Amino acid sequence: MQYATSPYFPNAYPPLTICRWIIDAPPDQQVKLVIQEFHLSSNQDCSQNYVEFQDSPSGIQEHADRIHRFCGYENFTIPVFYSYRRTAILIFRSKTFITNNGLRFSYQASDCSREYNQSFGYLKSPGWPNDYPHNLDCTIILRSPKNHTISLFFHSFHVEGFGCARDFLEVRNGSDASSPLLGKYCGSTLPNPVFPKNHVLYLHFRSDILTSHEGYEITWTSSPSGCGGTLYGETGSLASPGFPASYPNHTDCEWTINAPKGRVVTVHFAFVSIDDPGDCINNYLKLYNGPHNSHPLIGPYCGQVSINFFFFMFSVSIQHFSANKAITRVSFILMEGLCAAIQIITINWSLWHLCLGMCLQVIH
Ligand SMILES: [Ca+2]
Repeated sequence: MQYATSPYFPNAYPPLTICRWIIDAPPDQQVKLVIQEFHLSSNQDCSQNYVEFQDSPSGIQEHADRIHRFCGYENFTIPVFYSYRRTAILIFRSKTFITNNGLRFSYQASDCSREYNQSFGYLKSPGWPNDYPHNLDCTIILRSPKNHTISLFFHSFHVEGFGCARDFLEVRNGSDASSPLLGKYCGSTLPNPVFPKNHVLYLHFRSDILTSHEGYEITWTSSPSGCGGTLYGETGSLASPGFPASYPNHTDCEWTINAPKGRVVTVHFAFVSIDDPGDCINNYLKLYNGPHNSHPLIGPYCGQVSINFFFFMFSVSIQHFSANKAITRVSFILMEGLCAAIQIITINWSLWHLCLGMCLQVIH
C-alpha cells in the first residue's frame, strides 16, 4: 500500500488547486483507493471543491465513467473505492482562495476479492460494463455495523446460465464459505432482493474459461430496523422488505439517495402497490426532494401506481410509514456530469500525479 497527498499536506493546499492522480494497476487487477483524511474549506461550494473518483479504461479520461464525487459535508465516511477496471482516477479540486489541510489517501492494486466494512455500498462485477473476465474466483464480504441488518438489491444481472455449473454468484448468510446458502444465481433473470436478517453477507462469484456476459450491478443498504438506509453510486435499486412478497405490518422505511450537488437523480418506481383505503393517511409512499422531510414533498402515494421523477437536489429521501401490504421496486440513475478532458498515457502500475500549476511527477 502506498500513500499520496494534496500539495503541502498536512499543511494547507494552495488556492485554486486541481490535482489528478491516474493510477494504473497490473492487467486483470483493480485499484483500491481509501481516503485517509479529507479537509476542505468550511464554506465550500460542492461544484468548486471536491474529491472525485473516476473509473476509466486505461488512462483515457475522456471515457471515464462511474464518477463519484464527495464534498466533505456528507454525513458518512467516504466509502472505499474499488475500480471495475485496471485504471482509477482521483481528482482533488478547490477552485477558491479559501484553503484547508486537503487530502491524504492510500492506493494499492487489488484482485477481485474484497471485504467492505461499511453500512452501504454497491458492487459491480470486474470489467463492468464490459463482460467479466474468464477464470474469476472472487469472494466478497459485506460487513455492516453489528446492530444493522443488510438488504441486498440486484440492479442488473447477466451471468452465463448452463445451470450455474460454469459461472455463478452465490450469496451466503454469514461471513464465510460454510455459511448457509441464500441463493446461487446465473442466467439473465434479475434475482429478487436478499433480506438475510444479518449484518454480514458472503458472496462468491466464479467464472470459467469460456463465455462471459456483463455480470452484475448490486446495491446494498443496512439499518438497525432492517429496512431503509443510504444509497449512492451512478445507478442502483431498492425494494420493500420481502419483495416480491408483501412486507410486514407496521413497517417504516426511509432511504436516502445521495448525489453530489449539480447531478440529477432520476427515480423510477417500476411497481408500487400499497394496500390503503385510498386516503394515503396510514399507508403511503412519500418522496422528498432533499435529504430531510423539511424539503418539498412529492406524494403521498398509495394504491397501485408507477412513478417516474427527476430530482435536481443532491439527495432524495423516500419514506414509507406503517404500510400494511406494500410492495415497491425502485431504481435510480444519476445523470452523467461534465468532466474536463485530459489524456495521460499510463504505464504498468504507476501513479501519475498531476497538479496543475504545481507539479508533475511519476511515482513508480
Ligand atoms: Ca463462463
